[in-house]
Amino acid sequence: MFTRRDFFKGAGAVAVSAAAVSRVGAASLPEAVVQADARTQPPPPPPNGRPFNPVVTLNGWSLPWRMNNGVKEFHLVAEPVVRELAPGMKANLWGYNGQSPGPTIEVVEGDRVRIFVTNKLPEQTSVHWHGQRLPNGMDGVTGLNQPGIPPGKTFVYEFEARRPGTFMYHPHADEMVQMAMGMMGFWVTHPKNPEFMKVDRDFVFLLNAYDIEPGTATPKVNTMTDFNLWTFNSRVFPGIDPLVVRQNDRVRIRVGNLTMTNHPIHVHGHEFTVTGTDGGWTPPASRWPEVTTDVAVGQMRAIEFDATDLGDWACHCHKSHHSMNAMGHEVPTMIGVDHQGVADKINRLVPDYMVMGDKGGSMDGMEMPLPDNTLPMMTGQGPFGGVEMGGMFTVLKVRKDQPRGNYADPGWYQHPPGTVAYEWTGELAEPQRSSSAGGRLMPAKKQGADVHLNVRKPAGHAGHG
Ligand SMILES: [Cu+2]
Repeated sequence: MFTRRDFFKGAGAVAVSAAAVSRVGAASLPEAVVQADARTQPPPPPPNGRPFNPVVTLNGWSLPWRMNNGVKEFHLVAEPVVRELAPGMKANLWGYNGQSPGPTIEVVEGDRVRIFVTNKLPEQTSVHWHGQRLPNGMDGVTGLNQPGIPPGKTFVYEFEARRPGTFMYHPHADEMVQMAMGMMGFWVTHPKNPEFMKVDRDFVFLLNAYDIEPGTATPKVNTMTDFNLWTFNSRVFPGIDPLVVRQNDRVRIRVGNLTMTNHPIHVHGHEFTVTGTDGGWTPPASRWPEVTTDVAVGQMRAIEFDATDLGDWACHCHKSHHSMNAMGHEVPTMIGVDHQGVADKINRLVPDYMVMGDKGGSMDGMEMPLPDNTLPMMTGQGPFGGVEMGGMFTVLKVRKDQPRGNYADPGWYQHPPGTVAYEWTGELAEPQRSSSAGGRLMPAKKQGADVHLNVRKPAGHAGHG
């Protein structure tokens, strides 16, 4: 991850500086800036226009603009892209300006905004500016508000960013396919007064999901609910950068959901309040403390907290199958099944056969051969061993000495002596156990024989809702 200073030095695959945009100020179309690096790019402060405190897009970047007679001009290019989901797996997606999701667009309340959208996809597209107040003909619904943008053509959207807040953009043309392929982006309209609800760190990311068969690279676009890769900004753990903050920073995290199911986003170690939704800032009297907030389909949530407590705190979706990767799906439950006899027989035929999961699913220390271009279902090495996570999972790193405005990864937290869970080595007393078979309110008439069930998770299990 880069610091802002690194950014100005031009580190990274493409030096995306605002100066590069102003050089083509005389051209009729703003330059389409492309970013190929999947690391988090802290944005430079705004070079012109109204001042604002920029957001940090997790594993993403913000799109530079040019000022043209007082109008903020952006150029989005809808195109096929290759996105690294995590080291070891790349996906053929559709996105904008070299990445999926597209770059974050940052403007200020009251800005006149003009967005050129060039379509380099093999089919028509459009852009819907989710949540914005704008003229009806700029709302981007193909057929309803505008004709689709044909392949090879450029359309122009223009409106005033009337309402400050948190927004998204995505196509409203062949939506199921184009969003399953990764076409989406974040939009933040900053308040005119930069002191309004000012925070020290303002992170943004989209929740998205893909169905990519292990060993392949292109999402299945007709999948309705049974996705196998659950991502923050088209990245899965351990490919998601940490949220790095300085102790006592006021932290905002803005999350938008463009998957087909809801995601309870959970932060460890701190309580937060929901300070913003799709509809704007929540009135302060309406806020209550939470440690998990559900972000439903098509919704956005801004959460805020003071990062008071030092450490490496998990931040993840609380649906446990959303914090694992592709290889973990459609595996039968084997807990309690003694299949050693079967394994011995199979071993005579298949010498490398491995018994899995009879003591639970732990994959720690077990390296299985994988097809090319996929990821183990649970992975990531922490300071104490395997983290056994995947998917929608990252780490909030709170540090005392993290410099202001610096997002460089400080490494693992050094726990003060005596503050880590430890093994009990003394005597163990026999635990008290209840002998009751159940409640006494409505006792069963007759006790039947013990029934043993072999539970198997059905293949192609329906519904992640
Ligand atoms: Cu989830």
